[in-house]
Amino acid sequence: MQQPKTIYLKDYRPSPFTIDTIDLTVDIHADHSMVTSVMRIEKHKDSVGQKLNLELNGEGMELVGLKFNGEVLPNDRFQVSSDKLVILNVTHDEFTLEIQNKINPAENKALEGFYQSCPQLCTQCEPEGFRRITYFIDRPDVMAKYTTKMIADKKQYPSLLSNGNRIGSGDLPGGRHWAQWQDPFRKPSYLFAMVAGEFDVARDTFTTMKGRKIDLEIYVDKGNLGKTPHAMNSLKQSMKWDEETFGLEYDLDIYMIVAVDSFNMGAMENKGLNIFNSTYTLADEKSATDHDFQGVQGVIGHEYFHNWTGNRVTCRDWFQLTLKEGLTVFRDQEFSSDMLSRAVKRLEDVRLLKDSQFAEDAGPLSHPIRPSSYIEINNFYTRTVYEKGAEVIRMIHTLIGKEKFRKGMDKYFELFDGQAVTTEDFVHAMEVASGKDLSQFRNWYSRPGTPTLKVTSRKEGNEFVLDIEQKYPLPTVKVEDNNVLLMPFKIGLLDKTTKKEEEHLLELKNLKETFRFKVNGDVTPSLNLGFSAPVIVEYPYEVADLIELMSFNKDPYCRYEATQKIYDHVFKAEFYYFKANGKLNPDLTSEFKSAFQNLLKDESIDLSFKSYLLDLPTENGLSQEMIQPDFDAIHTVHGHLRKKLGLEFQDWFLKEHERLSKVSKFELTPKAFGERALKNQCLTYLVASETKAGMEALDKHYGNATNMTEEIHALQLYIASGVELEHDSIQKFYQKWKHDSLVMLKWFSSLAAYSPKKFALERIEKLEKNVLFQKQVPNYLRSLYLQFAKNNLHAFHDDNGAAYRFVAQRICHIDGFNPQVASRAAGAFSLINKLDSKRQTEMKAALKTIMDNKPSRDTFEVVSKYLA
Ligand code: 0A1
Ligand code: ZN
Repeated sequence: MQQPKTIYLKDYRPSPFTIDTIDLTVDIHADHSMVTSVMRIEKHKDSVGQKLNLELNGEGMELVGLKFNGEVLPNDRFQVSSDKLVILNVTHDEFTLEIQNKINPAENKALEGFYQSCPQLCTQCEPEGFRRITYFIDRPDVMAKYTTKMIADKKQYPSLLSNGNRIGSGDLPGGRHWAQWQDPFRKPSYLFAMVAGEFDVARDTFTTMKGRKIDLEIYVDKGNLGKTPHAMNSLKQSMKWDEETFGLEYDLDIYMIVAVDSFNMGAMENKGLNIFNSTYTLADEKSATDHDFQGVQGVIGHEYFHNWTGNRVTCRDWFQLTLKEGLTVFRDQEFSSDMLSRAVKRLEDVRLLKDSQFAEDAGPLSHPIRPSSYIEINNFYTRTVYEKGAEVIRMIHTLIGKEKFRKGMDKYFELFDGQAVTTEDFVHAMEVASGKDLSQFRNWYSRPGTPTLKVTSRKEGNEFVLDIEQKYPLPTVKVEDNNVLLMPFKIGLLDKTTKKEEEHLLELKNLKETFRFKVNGDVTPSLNLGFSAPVIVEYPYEVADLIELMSFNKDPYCRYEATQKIYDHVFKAEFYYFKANGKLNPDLTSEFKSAFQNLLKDESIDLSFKSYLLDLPTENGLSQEMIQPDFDAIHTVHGHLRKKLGLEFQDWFLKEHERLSKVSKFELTPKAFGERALKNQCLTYLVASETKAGMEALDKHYGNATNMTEEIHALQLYIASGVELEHDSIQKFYQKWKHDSLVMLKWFSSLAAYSPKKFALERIEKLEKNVLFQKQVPNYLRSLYLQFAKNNLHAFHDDNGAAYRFVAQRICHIDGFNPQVASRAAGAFSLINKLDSKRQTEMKAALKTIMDNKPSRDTFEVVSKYLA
């Protein structure tokens, strides 16, 4: 196939034309929608007086009419192709352009532009969906004022919504009606939104810090109102938090959220009219897990915070995506930390970063938070741009401190409100407000790969000396003295006798440097406190040091790290024993047993945190650490280690499980989250013990569960234990929840992720034929194929290659209607470079079948990188 075009940051030029206003009319009919767009267009100041072609983006539409300054444009004055409308030789500096075009939302399965999410109609315009609604200069630095009139059948579409304020509405003959909206704020086209449908609406109000009353409306499918209170509450919390933390007040009189089932991502921050994947809106005790509740709160916060970081100040071009995303993730992380437990939230964020972003950065898709080129921008909504981007913002926060960071944010809005800017502009604002030179820090924006810090220590008299060396993994990145990353590196020195810990904030600036500290006695260093820099730290810890850190470290994140390192150490020993002897090690060392015992006994630990401390490293994490991972052995040894712990500490797990079963009230507090998490964790170990008591606890847990957190956890344990699809546990769940599509997603995901290798693939082939499996809805596609490939590692990586071929085949099929979902599903193959030669050959062959199938631009970009 012809290689798609690559777009480079270095080629950025401002648009020669700007669009001042756009007046849209969208007339919705059963088999098409007619769009009329009247635009006031001007030449950019540098282009005034020149004769230029005006290029408008447009895809998947039919041009019906075209007028220039009110006159029909003759055929020789324009050209239309499959992705552009070009108005030739424009001499006017200001003019109006009127375009009429036809689109068909019902046939739009890519879910970009205007589409049907049964039975409603909605839009997704970020990053380049607006060009599927009408011809436009579809780039974020073209900011216009929008007026939108929608016309539709009143019965089928009683709600007609768009951005801004409703300025008129009325009835029309033939059972039709109209509504007109006007957004007073200039915005890029990617923030445009429109919704038509029939909904139930949850309504509330929020009074801002200046006393303005804002109407809050959440639109959901009929019958779902009971699942909206948490989202509404989260929205009000977000609005208050942004006022208190950053002095940022909401700027329109109405804030609407619409929940839809068909959505490619989590949610979208369209001005005044957010559109959400229903998984991030709807939640109640019976059907949503604690993780879901926290997800709703975090995503509602995220989209709300975009109103300032993204909408009021937006991106100049798509290479700057992290400008809005990294900053907004940082803001939502801080929000969740303030609403829940800061320690637990930090641990969860770092876990996600290390599990997913580090892997992405170590694989074929590695890219800097501000990429320098792309084929398809949709492929860059990544863990790197989002989560590593947030870590980069967090490092600025650490380097200059909370107060100066706030001043920097104020400066950012003072300088750039209403503009489309770059990451450089953000760093500049932070520099101006803090007085700190961030020149060297800027290297983070263009550096791919996770740096490693090699740390060693020595004692010299009464000085403790740390030698730190920065290492960069990618052979393509040449780091010399002039482009070293600057990073904050927080450390603690734990006095072995007094157990007191002294903290220091170091600034690393050189490839190699040495730091000296006066100490009284022996100390254990605790490195990268709070995960102050997104790096891998290598330090030759003794197990005894780790046990010390696990028991006495003040920093919760480092305490968690220490336990993970101990498990890692124990796991590796077990793993090599198994490989060398062909049988499992029956023993546990007394040192490890007593450390684990201390952890269980420690009553000062918050329960959520404790359940995390008891989590063994995931099979995913373990596989990533190994070269040519033996997925089967990892799975076996992992299960065995859990079993030994389950047996050894069965009494404690049973007692604790019993104690936590007495908590009956359902609350959404950190304490209650902790109780449920630990109860589930106890059950995991009890079931792992493979004893009668363990199975009894499972039956009891499942039978008595009154919330989804406990119910789904038990179901997953049944599935992992190898029960048949016809087993009561699986069938009961299905019968109980088949009317609730969000819960059915959990059923499909759990079966895909936890089914044992011996029948996983066969089972998935059966599940995709289930009547409740919605074959074109992204949530469903992800629930089977991605869950299987990413979380059922030993089954997916079966070295006969059958699962690779199966997933590749499904990706080809999905690519035919939804390239975004297909290219994300291709992430299934991300481990390609780590595999042994047999698996690698099988995977390559599977990937080649995708390449032979004329992939979309999205899928081509990802698969070609995997095959490179
Ligand atoms: N800006 C949204 C994410 C988003 C990106 C692309 C989408 O469709 C292709 C949809 C949503 C956010 O950060 O939440
Ligand atoms: Zn975002």
